[in-house]
Parts: sequence; structure tokens; C-alpha cells
Amino acid sequence: VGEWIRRSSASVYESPTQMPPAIWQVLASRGCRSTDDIDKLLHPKLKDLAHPFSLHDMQPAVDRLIKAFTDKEPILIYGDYDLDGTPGIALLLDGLSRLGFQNLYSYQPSRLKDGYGVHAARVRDFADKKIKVVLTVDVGITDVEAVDSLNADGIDVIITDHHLPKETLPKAVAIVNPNKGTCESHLQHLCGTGVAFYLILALRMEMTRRELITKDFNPKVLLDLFALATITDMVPLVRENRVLVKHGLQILAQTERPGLKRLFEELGLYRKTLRAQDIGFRVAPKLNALTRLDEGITAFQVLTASVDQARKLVDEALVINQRRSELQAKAKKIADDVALAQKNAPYIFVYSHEFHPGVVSLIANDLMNRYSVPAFVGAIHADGRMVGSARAPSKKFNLQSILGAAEAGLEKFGGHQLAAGFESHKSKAEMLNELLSVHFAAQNEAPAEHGFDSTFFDAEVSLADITPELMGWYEDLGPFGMQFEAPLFMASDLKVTSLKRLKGDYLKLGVQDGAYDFDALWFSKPKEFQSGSRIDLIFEPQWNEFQGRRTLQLLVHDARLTRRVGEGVLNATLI
Ligand SMILES: [Mn+2]
Repeated sequence: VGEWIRRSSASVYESPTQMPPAIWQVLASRGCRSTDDIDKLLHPKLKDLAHPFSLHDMQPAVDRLIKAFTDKEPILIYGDYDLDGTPGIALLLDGLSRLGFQNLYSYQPSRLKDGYGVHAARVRDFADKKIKVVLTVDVGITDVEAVDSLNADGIDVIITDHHLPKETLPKAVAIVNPNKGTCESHLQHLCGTGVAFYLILALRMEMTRRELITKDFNPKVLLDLFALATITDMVPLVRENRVLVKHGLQILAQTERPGLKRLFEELGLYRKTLRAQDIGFRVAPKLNALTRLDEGITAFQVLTASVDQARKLVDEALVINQRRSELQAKAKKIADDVALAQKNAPYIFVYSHEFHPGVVSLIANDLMNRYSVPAFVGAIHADGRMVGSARAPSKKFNLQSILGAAEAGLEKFGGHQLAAGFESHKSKAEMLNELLSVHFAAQNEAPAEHGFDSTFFDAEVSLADITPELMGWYEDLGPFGMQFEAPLFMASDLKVTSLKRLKGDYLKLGVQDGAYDFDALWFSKPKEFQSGSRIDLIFEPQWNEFQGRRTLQLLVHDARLTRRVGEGVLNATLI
């Protein structure tokens, strides 16, 4: 059982301006001390952004593109297939066109057929276009051989990326990548589309300086794509990302891109106040389904659709998403049966012929969330090959070393600490399971590291504090995401007035604090509370819209029985 810890003892600082005390506790716990700090957090300004030329190699990148512009050379934009590369290509096409570039082409590899990376052969498919420059987005930093091969064909490569390099960098004309090691821009948090956006900013500045622009444009029109990519690529929502996503969400809500507009209309999000979560949980899965299933329509087509194409494309995209959701439900059912049998194991490993390879990562993620253990999920192809995905719930684990320890049961693996992919074969499945089991058994004897299971909260409140006025302030604190999570409140000694189990083992609690009543939803394994129990909650306040009525409710992150010392309730800050 983890501890509850307040992020900082904020109350030692006094609020410099008038605001609800709970909001000030949040702001102080996130580092605000002065009016200026508060203003920067609540109303971030575009003029405070880092200078685009602070990115290393920006000048040679811009110079080469301007040469292509004046010589009317054909450019191929090559982007990754995910929801960072895809908006990245759309952003570069849009930005370059607005600057007057012509002869623009684009390509993104197929996830299932080509795989990740720059493939020189795919660039050669464009031979008849006489491509002179390849401009990458969200990919390329490790493609040393592909770049050599393109150079040999007389093609210059400009790499824009944000992934980590290997020992050798490709021989590109320019490598714009805040994470390449020699870049002092402090823009490491940008995603691939973010780097592409900075390239357009820099290019526009330089072309303005050289008087090459006939019709200028405001780069803000590209921020819808920036926001979409930055939120879905799970990069930290701090500094530039926070500023640009905050503005980008407003642009996105009234996007003029026909495909996106149509999709947002279908989802009831068009012209609404958008939160980052709306993009992460409602929009991104629909677009990601297209890449996962690879059934003819791409997210890129949706992002760049014309008015005439938009309706049909989005309708078809939603049908594919429906199919994804059915495949996922079917796989979840199979996985649940296996997982239940492995209930007390330190990890879950499931594989099946009936899993679609496009949904294994979703199943792994779901198992990990519900059982709080690392999950390994494999889809078996007709030829016996296993393509799998692994997810781990906390930094207590490292999938790189876990998969490394089980290497003999694998064909290959790669990825990050908490999310990885692997390939194996049906014939090796038992061995893989055995190796995982040996590894976890050895780990279990090691003492658990402290602090991983703690739940942090930002402010202590009473239910009387949860008002529409507070919610106005709360929503202004957004966007929330990686490294700037939604602020959490803690309320103690609440009386449980009702308990209702919902579908999928969720719990809806009625809680009361004096005259104040709220519904509290808990999407987790319910604990044994009863009507009349006194409990403490860590929660996020939110609006619930139902049949045209808006009410405030609590989204529970953690709950426990109130601890008592003698007659008095133990003050949470002293625990
Ligand atoms: Mn990316």
C-alpha cells in the first residue's frame, strides 16, 4: 500500500494575487512564487518562445531549402507513420506551400509492410520526380546507411527528428534534432512535429530577411497539427510545448482542415473548449486505428483531405475504428481468461492466433493498467511468427533489461523502459515464458524500491471548495499531460452515502462532507468500502455532462479508509 504525499508544503508561501486557496496550493506546488510566474503559467505567450535558430544546424537546413526554393528543386518529405510523423508531414507540406514552395512530394512507410525508418528504396520509387532533397520528420537520426545511399544518388538529406542518435550520425546536409547531443537549444521536449514547426519558423524568418516571400502567413495556423502531435506523442507538456499546445488547442477546436474538422464534428468536439485529454482519449485512437489496421485509409489522408473527400474518408475511418474496437474487444476477452489464471503472477504473458498484430499494444496496456504488473502480449501469424508488445506499469521495471534477460526466447526486441516491442516464434513461446518467470522470480527477492507506489496530490480541500468558480480556475491551469499532470486534490473524512458497482468493475460512490454531496467515480479495483464508511479521497474534479445538465463530480485516483488517532482524524500532512 503506497503512501499519500503532498507535492510541496505550498502554504508557506502567500498567494500574490486573489484566487481560491486550493488553486494557489496547486500553483505553488508547481513552482509558482510571484505574479509573473502565475501569469506565465496561466497565460503563456508566444513571444516567450525559444528562438528557432537556437536549434543546432538550423542555418544549413534553411539555406539548403532556400536553394531548393529558388532553383525549383523537387523535395520529398519523408515522415514516420505514427501520429507524430503524420501531422509532421502535413505541417511541412502546409508550411512550405504557404511560403511559396512548389514540387513537394511526401512519403511515409507502412507500419506493417516497410517498418520504421528511412528506406532508400522507397525514395527511389519517386525517381521520375527527380527528387533533389529529402526532408525527414520524426525519423532519420539512426538511418546512416539510407542517407549514404541517397547521397550516392545525388540526393541531399535534411534530417529533422527528436529521437536519440546511435554512435554515428548520418551524413546529412543538416541534422536538426534537439536530442542529438550537440544541440544547446533546450528544446529537447519537442516532438518530431515540434521540430518541423521550428524549421518552418526559421525558414520564414530567413526568407523574410532575404525578401523571398510574396504572401506572408501567420505560423499559428499550423498549431493545430503541433498540438495533435505533441499530445499524442506523449512528450512532456512543459515550456514551449505547454505554450504552443495551449494556443494549439484553440486553433484545433476550429480547424479549417476539412478532414480534421469533419472528424471533430462527428465526435462532438468541433468549436468546443478542448482539453488535452479530449485529443489523447477521443481523437488519437480514431486516427491510430488507421495505422494499426492498415486497411487502405491513412491518418495522413484524413489530415490533408479536401472538402470533397472529407466526409467519405472520415466515415470510412470511423468504420475502421469500429473494426479496431471489435478486434480489441475480442482479444481482450481471450487475454482476460489467461490473465485471470495468472492472477497472482508478477507478470502476464498472453499470446494467440486470434490477436490482430495491430491491437497487441492496446491489450498489453490494458492488462498492465488493470493488474499493475508488466504485460507481454503476442499475436501469432499463420507462419508461426509472433509479433508482440510489452508494457510496464512503473519505473520499478525496465523492459529493456527484462527482454534482454529473456533474449534466448526472442528473435528481436526494442523500445523503451516502459513500452517495448518484440518478435519471437510460436515454437519459442514456452521458453520465453520460462525465461520471464525465472527473471521475475529473481527480481522478487530484491527489496522493492521506496516511493514508486506513492500517490502524490497538490492540495488539501474540503468538498465545500469544489465549486464552478474553482473549476474555471482549474481548467485554466491546463493543458495537462506528461510532466504536467492534472492537479490532484485530497479530501479527508468523507462519509460514504451510497455505493454502486458499474460495468467493468468500476465504482460510483456518493460522498458527503457536511452539507456537500458529490458523486465520485473510481475506475480501479474497488476496495471494500460500505455505506457509512469514512474515507479519504485523492481526486480530480471534473464536469459531468448528462442530458444537457452539467454537474461537478470527482474522478477518484486513490481512496482509503480514514485513519483515526483517538477521537481526532489524523491530519494528512502529518502522515
Ligand atoms: Mn515522435
